[in-house]
Amino acid sequence: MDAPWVERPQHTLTLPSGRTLSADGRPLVMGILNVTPDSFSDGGRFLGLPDAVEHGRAMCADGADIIDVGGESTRPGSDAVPADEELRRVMPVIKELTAETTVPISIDTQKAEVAAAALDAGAQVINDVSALRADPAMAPLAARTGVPLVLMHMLGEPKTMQADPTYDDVVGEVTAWLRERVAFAVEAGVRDGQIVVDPGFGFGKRIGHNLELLRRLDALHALGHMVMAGTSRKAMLGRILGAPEAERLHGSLATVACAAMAGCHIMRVHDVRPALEVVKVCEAVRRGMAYGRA
Ligand code: 7PJ
Repeated sequence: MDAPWVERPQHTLTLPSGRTLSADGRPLVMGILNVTPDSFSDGGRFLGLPDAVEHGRAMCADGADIIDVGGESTRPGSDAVPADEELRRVMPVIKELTAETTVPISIDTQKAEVAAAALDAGAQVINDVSALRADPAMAPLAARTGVPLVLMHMLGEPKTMQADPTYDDVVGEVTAWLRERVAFAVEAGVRDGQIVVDPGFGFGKRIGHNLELLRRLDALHALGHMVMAGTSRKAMLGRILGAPEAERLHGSLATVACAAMAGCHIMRVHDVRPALEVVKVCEAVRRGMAYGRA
């Protein structure tokens, strides 16, 4: 068995505001904000505009380090959303939140047009689940703007990714794939230090693949970048617990603790406050006696 606590390598992202983001003190918590125009669509997994802004505010108040705003479902089997529709969903929320708060906003999109508009409106991070594969204009945009960029692993695309995902060595293959995507980004002019890598839990993976990636998440540190993990409420928890999405909070928190032990830098979660408590306690345990003698 490997050592239970892995050092978290020190990395610093620089935001357009000039502020920096580092996980040197504790892992960062990114709050998920999914937006659609209809609050009842998709079983309440997404929020309509007023609810979305309110939920974003609440996550800021709960101490989120970043808010990740997305207007396109990437869940298994989902269809792509046209750019104008995606813009109609996310832009009002981004405008409202950037006007009200200093918490950096990340735009979860595969489209350069959407990312560009979001950045113009004050978003400061690009989270591209296609890792620059979906839109040839995304890499130049990331290079030109210089914003932090999340590159996530996905086998295939959302429509087909869960068809029959197979790997000989899931950790090795995901790591090698991300290494190639990082090289592509750097070749396009993205600054190496602004890249975050993410194994893409649930994106073209069976339950065992996801669990193995979490168990050995520390392997991704070899890439030399911040590591992000998005396990919140995902299907692997449903399988383990036999619970619907609404009842996966505690399971999600267990994965946050596992990721914290692996030295993960950014936790992408629905439930900000409990996740923040978990990372704070994990960090205190990591430090042990150095945390305090009182
Ligand atoms: C992820 C994401 C993830 C990153 C989604 C969901 C599905 N972006 N966007 N990592 N998942 N970087 O939240 O359940 O795991 S959408």
